[in-house]
Amino acid sequence: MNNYYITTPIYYVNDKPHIGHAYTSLACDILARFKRLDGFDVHFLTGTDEHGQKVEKSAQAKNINPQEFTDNVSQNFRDLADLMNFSNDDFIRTTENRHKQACQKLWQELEKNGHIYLDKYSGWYSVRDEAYYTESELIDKDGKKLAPTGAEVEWVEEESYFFDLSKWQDKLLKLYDENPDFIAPKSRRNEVISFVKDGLKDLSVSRTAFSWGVKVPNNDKHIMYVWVDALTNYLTTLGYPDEKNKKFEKYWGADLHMVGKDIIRFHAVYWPALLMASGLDLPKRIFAHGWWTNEGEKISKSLGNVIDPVDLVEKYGLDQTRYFLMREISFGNDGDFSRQAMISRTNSDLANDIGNFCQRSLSMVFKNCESIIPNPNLNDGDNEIINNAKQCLETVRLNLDKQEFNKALESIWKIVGQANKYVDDNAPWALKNTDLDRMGTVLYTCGELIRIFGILLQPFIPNSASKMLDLIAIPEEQRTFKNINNSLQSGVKIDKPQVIFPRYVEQDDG
Ligand code: ME8
Repeated sequence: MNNYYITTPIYYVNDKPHIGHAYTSLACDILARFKRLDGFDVHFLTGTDEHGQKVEKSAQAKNINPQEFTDNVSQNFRDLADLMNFSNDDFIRTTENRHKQACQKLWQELEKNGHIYLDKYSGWYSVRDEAYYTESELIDKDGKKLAPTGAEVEWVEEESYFFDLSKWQDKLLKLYDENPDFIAPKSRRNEVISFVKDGLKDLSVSRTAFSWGVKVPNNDKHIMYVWVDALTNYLTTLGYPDEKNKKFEKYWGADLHMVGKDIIRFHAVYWPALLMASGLDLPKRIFAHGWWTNEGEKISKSLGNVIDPVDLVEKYGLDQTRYFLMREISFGNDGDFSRQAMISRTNSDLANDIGNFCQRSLSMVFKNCESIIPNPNLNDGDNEIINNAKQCLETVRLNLDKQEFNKALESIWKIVGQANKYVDDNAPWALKNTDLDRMGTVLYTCGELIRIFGILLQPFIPNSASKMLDLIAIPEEQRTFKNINNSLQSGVKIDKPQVIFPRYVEQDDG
């Protein structure tokens, strides 16, 4: 069996989850579900990143200990996964023992291989970004030095362990060159290559200024740099350091690390260098998606325009939210959340295009065929549209292998459009009085299309897709992709069709 291992970033626990977190994990959920339906053995990982000075400071500000603080906030991300119907196989917390062991083992390997040394660090550090910056990277705002992200920086001078990142420049460039799909999309790949070509400095990988982190083996004055700690989570879930265990053998190196564009450097430069230095295999691909804005404005707490996924789901519905996020923008680009666009996708794509198609054709089966799926006598036109729909799976597969979620949905909706035209052209309501056999065939064809759409849509809108398949009584075990080439069974009784995609009606609250 083929294996597929996919990860989200692990999220900082300094805040409650917002649309950006939901977005990254949703993309991964769709790929994980798609691969499972396509016969792969999947491991889908998400979790929380709980160490670092920022967390220590936030806990202090609340007058509670950091563990209690992280216990509370981490739960919000688990709740988000439940709310959004994410199908992750593990949820990792970096404060877990299994993770500390993994980090320390990775450190020991790096040390054993001669890639870590003790020295002094002096430079600019941003607590908010958990990142070091060079003088030339800083920006000047009203006479104050800030990180390129706008975060405050402080001058740090302390004893520190270093990872010899500078030695990995050529190997990294070779890796990118030999594996053109290692970093996607292309714009990010170019960005990373030019960053590495500019030369790499050794990386400070420990801190002594605070204590909320994983201790460096044999020198507990130091704790590990939060990014070394965080990246290692991708190994921890597989039972590392026990490399002989089944999970590790089966799933490492990861098929895809999905990240936002803000953290591509950590994943596409530091992480492969750390892995090469410790003698471990590399992930196969890193995809960096874009960022959401809200009605054209950058999302930020200070602007008070953070979009809470809980509100979206409550207001528009779960699958409506899932559909919108994946359909609205080309994955990899930045995108704008607008209320109008959300409503339009909900009403036009879901309620009208696919919802009405299901509703009007199955209502006719219910009313005019004694609720029994009719026996068809398919002509070339009927077969053509059914085959187009079946072939759509291959298109969607190719799209998703490139993380082109919006294109995958477009491909499906193209056939949904054809399906609506098919009903209009064949007008089964008129055939009711003239040709009952032909009416039965047309309605059968519609049922068959609902079956195919339902199967194809399961990764994207799992609840609604399964309701679609329930409407035509498709047994659970006939819903995987290999069943797409079967045919809808005639003679099966269906229940009265229920509305699956309700219209969004404007509330008075505007
Ligand atoms: O960076 N639009 O965690 P984090 C889209 N702990 N996506 C967004 C977004 C927006 N406006 N804002 C955030 C960290 N994201 C580290 C990761 S991994 C070993 C450690 C998403 O809580 C995006 O995926 O800051 C980004 O990469 C992630 O949230 C950052 O989450």
